[in-house]
Amino acid sequence: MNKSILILVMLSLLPAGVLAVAAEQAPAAEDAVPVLKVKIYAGNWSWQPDRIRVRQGTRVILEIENRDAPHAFLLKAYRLKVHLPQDKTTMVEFMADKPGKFTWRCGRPCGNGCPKMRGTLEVLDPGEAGS
Ligand SMILES: [Cu+2]
Repeated sequence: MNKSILILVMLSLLPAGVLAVAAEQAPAAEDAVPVLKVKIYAGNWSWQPDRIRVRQGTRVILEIENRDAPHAFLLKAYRLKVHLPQDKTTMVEFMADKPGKFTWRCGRPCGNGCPKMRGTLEVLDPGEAGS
């Protein structure tokens, strides 16, 4: 009799224990990759801000609000070209896995100032950046 009660108690505890393990693992996996979220405004042939600095291994999420004519976010070093429709906010997501200084520009002819529409992504090598 006592044994069967003990087994019942153990069985009722088992699912709770399994759930707790799953809940602990999920945040740990997210913590492993740092994330940088940046809001960028595109307009008047410029990006604001036009300079992003991240540590290598960071997941970069750009939230680009385009209040202007249609543009495109072009970052050749990362093989990225994302169209930015007029009056819309577009998410651009990538892993900053290549160290160096890279220029992004507007990838869609939008007028006289288009060639000037540039920004700089700086990805710091963790070894060089220190802590
Ligand atoms: Cu353009």
